[in-house]
Amino acid sequence: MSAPIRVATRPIPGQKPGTSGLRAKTRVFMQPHYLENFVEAVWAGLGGIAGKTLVLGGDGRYFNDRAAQVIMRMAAASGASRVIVGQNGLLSTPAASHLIRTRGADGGVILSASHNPGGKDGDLGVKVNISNGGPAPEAVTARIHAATQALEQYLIVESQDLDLARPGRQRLAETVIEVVDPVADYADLMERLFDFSAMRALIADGFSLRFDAMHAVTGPYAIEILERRLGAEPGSVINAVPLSDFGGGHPDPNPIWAKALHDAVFAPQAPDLAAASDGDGDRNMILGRGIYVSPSDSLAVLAAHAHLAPGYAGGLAGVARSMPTSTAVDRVAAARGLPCYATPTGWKYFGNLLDAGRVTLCGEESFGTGSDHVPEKDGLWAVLMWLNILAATGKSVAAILHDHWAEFGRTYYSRHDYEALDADVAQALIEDLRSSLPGLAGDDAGPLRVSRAEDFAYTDPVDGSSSTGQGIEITFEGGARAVLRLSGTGTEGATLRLYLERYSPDDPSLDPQAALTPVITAVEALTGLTCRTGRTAADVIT
Ligand code: VG1
Ligand code: CO
Repeated sequence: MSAPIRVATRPIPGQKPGTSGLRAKTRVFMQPHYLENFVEAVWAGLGGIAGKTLVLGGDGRYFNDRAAQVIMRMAAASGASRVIVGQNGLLSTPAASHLIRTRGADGGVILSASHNPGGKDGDLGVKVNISNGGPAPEAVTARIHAATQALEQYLIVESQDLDLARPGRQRLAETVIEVVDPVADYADLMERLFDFSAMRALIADGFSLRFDAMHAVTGPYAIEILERRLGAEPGSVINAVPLSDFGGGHPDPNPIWAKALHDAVFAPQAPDLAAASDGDGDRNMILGRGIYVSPSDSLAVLAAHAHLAPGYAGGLAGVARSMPTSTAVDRVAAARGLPCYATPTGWKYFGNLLDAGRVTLCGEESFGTGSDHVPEKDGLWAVLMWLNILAATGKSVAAILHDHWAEFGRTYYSRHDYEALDADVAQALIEDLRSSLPGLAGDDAGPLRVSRAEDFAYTDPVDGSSSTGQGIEITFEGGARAVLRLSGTGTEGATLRLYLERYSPDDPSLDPQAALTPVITAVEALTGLTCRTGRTAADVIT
């Protein structure tokens, strides 16, 4: 067996993990040493890999297979005792998280740039998880970044490619490589959380379902769970085969990138429930016949109904949302007497709250919802939770949502993304707004008046760690709110995200964009966004 080879290298600038792992153009990852450097730094960030067990998988995008071979050779060279890898190098993010926990692994690496497009000219990413199964928290990503800046060498063994098509054990140097079915354990977990017999009965009764896997990783999971175990018609799962370029699409489950699915629910013969997931299977979009469910509303609805699913029959310990996510869930929490937390953007901030048993459900406005079943957001889980609620109540998606608004009022919400901006322009806009914050309260902004303006900072209530500069939050008199922050997942220029919210206790009938016009006007007055960016409209509105 070949001995580890020491390869001399030098630090590569910019290897700083963002909101969810390190992301870069695929071609950048393919440059000599780029992936290897980062992986060696990951070992350092995890406190070494010698004698440890690693879970490894990815969303099937271009270079996933090559990168997996490299990572296994590097894990073997540094003395990992075992690498548990999904068959063909595939694992959805929630399935990887579950596997880390059930197998008592010390960490995981997921090859995915999530919702970013794939292919040779697309993006690749490396997500790093820790032994609790969740994304590496800031302290670990900071250690990884520091290690990338001081790297002089990495270790790798030479070997033939391992055969990842065949489940079972192989050896690489002293390391056991265990290839596992990526779907089975995850599907079993879902069966334990939800009432499969009620959902099966609903479907047998003619309830129709369409799930768009967007040619990303959830295809095999959705076929197994929705078609095989729940009896949905064959063909209910569309775009089910993972492709290395996602069929040329953006595997981003929203009305823009999953337009055909979105349009289908407003057409004749619409399915009763339609849903989509992203590249690595941790996001979800929920649609019903004739209706789109905004992710923030989805979180609120799930919080109000979760007790109907067997896994949550005991009720919720509490709920959490990312700060830019709408306050719809806060109203449910207040009505039910549940603790409610607002965290910075990114699932890593929910980890401690989940581990400490302070919250059961979490969600983000970016089509992410999850629970304490794994410390990751989970696309298919959200679909099953909705299906379980529909089966338990006998209501349609539209009825659930309208009843929710009647009970709690409607929190109109939208996110406007300005993509590929000049990074300096975007940064300057945020910095100028940030420096104006101290005097802003009481000022008029277009048709609204500012009541509070702050640069969001978060202190984790469990370990006391703090994070600053997590988005600018401006609240207006009457309760409307705008949040501005720069994306931490893009690979080109800067993406400015503008989050808009306005609550109406008694009129749920407005068009969201129309309802939010005063907030948009107020933001324009405060930032001069149109003039500064040269953009008259957002690139993506969700
Ligand atoms: C985006 C979303 C954020 C999400 C993150 C990772 O981050 O806004 O809510 O947690 O993507 O999602 P940003 O920094 O671009 O706004 V995914 O599905 O990677 O794991
Ligand atoms: Co994702």
